[in-house]
Amino acid sequence: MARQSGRELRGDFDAADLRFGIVVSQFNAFITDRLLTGALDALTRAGAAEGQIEIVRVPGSFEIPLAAKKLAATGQFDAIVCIGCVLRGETSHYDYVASETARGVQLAQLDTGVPMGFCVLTCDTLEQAIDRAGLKGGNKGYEVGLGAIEMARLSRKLSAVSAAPARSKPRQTHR
Ligand code: INI
Repeated sequence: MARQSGRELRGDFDAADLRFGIVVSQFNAFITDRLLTGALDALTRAGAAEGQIEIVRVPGSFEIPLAAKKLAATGQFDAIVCIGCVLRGETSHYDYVASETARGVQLAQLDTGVPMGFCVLTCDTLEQAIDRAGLKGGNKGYEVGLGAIEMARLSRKLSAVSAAPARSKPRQTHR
């Protein structure tokens, strides 16, 4: 990535001193269990110990946003990973569950200021979901886990910037 002039802020991938909440839907557990394994793999490889990770299980994806928001509101977590799998059925139920889950997670992270990784698969078929839970498409849980670490680190840096006094302009000398 090209380096522009000026200060650049980004997160790194060190999870050694970070705490994570993972909210995982039990609906389509065949898929969500695999996504959970991927997310845990990402967090622990990056240095998070088991004791730094809290797993919360909810009935379905629709319930993820509330649990994620409540977890974030405890102030104990640097990032939350949201895991679910919505499979298209014969009715429009899929559309409501998928869009409200995405909207709810976005609102929850904006309301709380705690980064939330969105690992809710929305697939037409079980085969597509399997591909994204560890087969052809890799494991989206792993990818989202990495994203949660990066955003947690970036978020800490951004908080430090906003807490620090604004940098003063270099003083002009007039002769
Ligand atoms: N929940 C899912 O996580 N995935 C689905 O595919 C799904 N479908 O298809 O119905 C689903 N429904 C349950 C929903 O998330 C809620 O748990 C339920 O409506 C109760 O509030």
